[in-house]
Amino acid sequence: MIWKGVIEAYRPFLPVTPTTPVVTLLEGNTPLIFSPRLSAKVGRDCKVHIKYEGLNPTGSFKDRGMTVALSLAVERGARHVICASTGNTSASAAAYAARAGIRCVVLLPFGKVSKGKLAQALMYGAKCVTVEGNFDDALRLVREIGKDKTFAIMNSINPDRIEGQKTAAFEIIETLGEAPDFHFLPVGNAGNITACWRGYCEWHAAGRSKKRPRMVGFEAAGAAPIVHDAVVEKPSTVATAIQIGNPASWKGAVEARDASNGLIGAVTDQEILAAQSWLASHEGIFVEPASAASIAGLLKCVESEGRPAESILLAPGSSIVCTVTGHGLKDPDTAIANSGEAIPCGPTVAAVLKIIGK
Ligand code: AN7
Repeated sequence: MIWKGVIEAYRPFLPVTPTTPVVTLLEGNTPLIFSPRLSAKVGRDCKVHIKYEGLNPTGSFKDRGMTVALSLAVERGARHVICASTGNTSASAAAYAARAGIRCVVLLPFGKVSKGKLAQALMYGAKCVTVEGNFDDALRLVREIGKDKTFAIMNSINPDRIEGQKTAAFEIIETLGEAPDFHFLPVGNAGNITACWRGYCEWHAAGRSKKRPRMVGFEAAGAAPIVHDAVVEKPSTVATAIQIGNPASWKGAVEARDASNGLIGAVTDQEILAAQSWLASHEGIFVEPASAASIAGLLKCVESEGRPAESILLAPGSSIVCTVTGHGLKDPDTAIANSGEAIPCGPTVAAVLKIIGK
């Protein structure tokens, strides 16, 4: 079958009608890659698969929600779309707005959006505005501006976004033939954990899977409002995508955690960066720092087993999926700084051989 994007693939499960104008860049259908080295690290015959969402058209999972949100906004006659963003939502909204031929305005926390994402918003032709403060401040402004109904809000407070994002769970069930036992993912604004859980519940109810996974989300330690059950006024983490102190889908995340007997934990910046470079150098999968929170979280669960914090028992033979949400090229600056390697100069054959130790 030729892939036509998530709306055509999952139409009966999405809030579209036959007359909805479909705005798509053929998002979705991302690879679910078996990870032998991560599976070995977890041990006990567990199988770990990585859902590589960085291979969506704008390099992140946001495109799944954006195709649905933009299509419905166009159908309702929106002239402008607007969003606040730590970078990926703005990149995606800008691309889909360009595709639809409507105007896009993005509000970005000053100095906190990585270079790749900023380049995308600019190239796709969005009107970029920086906001002094953090993502939560930018989202507050968007909520105000969105009271004018000629603006359609493209953040995940728009329920159409969540509807589109649940398709990741559908794809995982289709590929594995069943839901996994555990689904690990990063948590920022908490829309994705809410959406994936909804996807699993809907297909379980429709008889397309026999089980539902335990949802295991990870926030960055410096931006962990759900873990601490309190708003974080000044969130801080190297994983700028999830530098969020007051998640819009907080309630949805808590429901997903509790209904699935899951966990929401925190990983430090050091753990995030270590997981990011480990995954790239051991599995050939390069993700942005925020995305590595799911991998860091899995490793933390393995290492801290038996101790109460960040601990969830991974039974032998478990099927584990980790979503990695965004492509590594989104944030080259952090990757280069994290690699810590000064690149030596080898002007001659002898010098090169000496440098590589041959
Ligand atoms: C790579 O773009 O919030 O918990 O404004 O870019 O569903 O918010 C991005 C979030 C994880 C967290 N990984 O997902 C934005 C934005 C990456 C992200 C998250 C984001 P949610």
